[in-house]
Amino acid sequence: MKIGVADTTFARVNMGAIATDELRRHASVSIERYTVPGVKDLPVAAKKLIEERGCDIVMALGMPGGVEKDKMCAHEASQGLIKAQLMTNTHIIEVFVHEDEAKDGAELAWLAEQRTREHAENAVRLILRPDELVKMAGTGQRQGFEDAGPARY
Ligand code: RDL
Ligand code: RDL
Repeated sequence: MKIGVADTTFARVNMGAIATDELRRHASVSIERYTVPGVKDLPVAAKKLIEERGCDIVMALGMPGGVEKDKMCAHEASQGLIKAQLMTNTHIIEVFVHEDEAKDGAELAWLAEQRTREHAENAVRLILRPDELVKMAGTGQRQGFEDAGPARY
């Protein structure tokens, strides 16, 4: 199995290095790294990782900034990532950490690391252990901040 790790230089955290570290903890897979300037460059990077470098799944890691223009960019990038998944019939796990989700740089660094690590586990599960995801269905998982947990009455 081969996992693609696409990330950006715009991000204020080296999310690609964190993803690579976490993937290696969970599976012996080969990893293809592809770094681009920003989130809008991720869709083609992901598609190339799948079609030209033979990846079975890709993690698309990015950090949208806090202003309106950045949110628009993130939305456009997201649409591109969905389109790339449909064009290739392959999962691309979008790991976006919005700068304004965190109250300061320290929390942003923590959140980016935690969300990246948790989605790296999800990527491994999707291609190697999908039964684990079935067991987790409906449990209110979140990546980074605390899980929401199941709703009960
Ligand atoms: O193709 C070159 C750039 O257009 C592309 O890298 C963009 O994704 C860069 N970019 C913006 O232009 C912007 O206004 C980014 C953001 N905001 C952003 O918030 N996060 C990014 N890129 O990763
Ligand atoms: O319920 C609180 C958060 O989950 C919510 O604010 C999410 O929208 C935050 N979020 C993102 O904005 C995003 O782009 C999350 C992810 N990605 C994600 O992958 N996992 C999350 N939240 O738990």
